[in-house]
Parts: sequence; C-alpha cells; structure tokens
Amino acid sequence: IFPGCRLVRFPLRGDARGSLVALEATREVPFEIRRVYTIYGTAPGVARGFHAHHALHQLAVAVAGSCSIVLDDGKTRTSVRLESPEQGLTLPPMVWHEMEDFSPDCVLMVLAEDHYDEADYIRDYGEFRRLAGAGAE
Ligand code: T46
Repeated sequence: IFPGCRLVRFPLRGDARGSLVALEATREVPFEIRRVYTIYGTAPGVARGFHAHHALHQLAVAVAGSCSIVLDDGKTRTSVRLESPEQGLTLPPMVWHEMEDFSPDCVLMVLAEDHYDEADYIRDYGEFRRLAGAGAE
C-alpha cells in the first residue's frame, strides 16, 4: 500500500472446535506491544482518526465486524477494508488515517508500540502534508 503499511494475514491455528489466531510481539506483530486499545459501539455514520503519528507503529485488527481505514501519505489516498480477525493492517508513522464505515458489531483492536502520548499526534492535515514533504495543500 505505502511503505510500512501492509495488510498482514495471520496464521490460523483452528481445528474442528473452531478458529484461533495468535499474535506475538516481534512475530506477527512487527514490534514490542506496550498498549492495546479497542474501538467498538461506534455510532452509525461516525468516522474517527483524522491524524498521523510522528513515531508510533501500530497494527489494527477488526476482531469482529468490519470497518474501512483510509490511508494517506500526503500524496495518495487509498482505503483498506478490515473484516476478519485473521488479518491486520500495519499503521506506520507518518501515514494519515481515518476509520469509517463501521459495521454496528465492529470491534477494532489496535496494538501499539508505545503508551498513549498526545504529543505524538499530528491532527492538522496541512501540517501533516508539510511534514510529509507533500508541498502546499
Ligand atoms: C489511532 C487510531 C487508529 C487515551 O487516553 N488512551 C489511548 O490509548 C487512546 C488511543 C486514546 N485515549 C483518549 C484520547 C481521547 O481523549 O481517548 C480519546 C479518544 O481518542 P482519539 O480521538 O484519538 O481516537 P481515534 O479513534 O480518533 O484514534 C485512535 C487512536 O487515538 C490513534 O492513535 O491511530 O485510533
């Protein structure tokens, strides 16, 4: 998609009883995990995100339901649909992201490399484009 932005398919460890997916730090998850947060119960029509991170690496998994993540590197926009616990989207630093089209049952789990730090957010799109070297809006 963009450098560092990948849709990763996880190994399945299910059997006749049902499915199981295991995510291990530095293996399926390409970093050490210091935080996990979950977005769920999203009201219809709501979009979230609208920021990039200076340094944070994350991995997003729709463990139930589905949602779309719009990705923007300052030059190009693309959208990825997450709809299975068997796949995750890596969200590297300096990629603007917006989450939208949540199904009512969507549970979006995000694994993060670091603790919450508001100073790591770029919430102004113009500033993001400047920092991304994309020129004026
Ligand atoms: C991201 C996308 C995918 C905390 O106190 N701790 C946390 O770990 C997080 C993630 C949020 N918060 C507080 C900060 C805000 O007052 O929870 C409130 C809602 O957070 P925010 O508006 O940033 O949520 P989203 O859905 O726009 O963005 C979140 C993450 O913040 C962000 O890092 O990449 O999901």
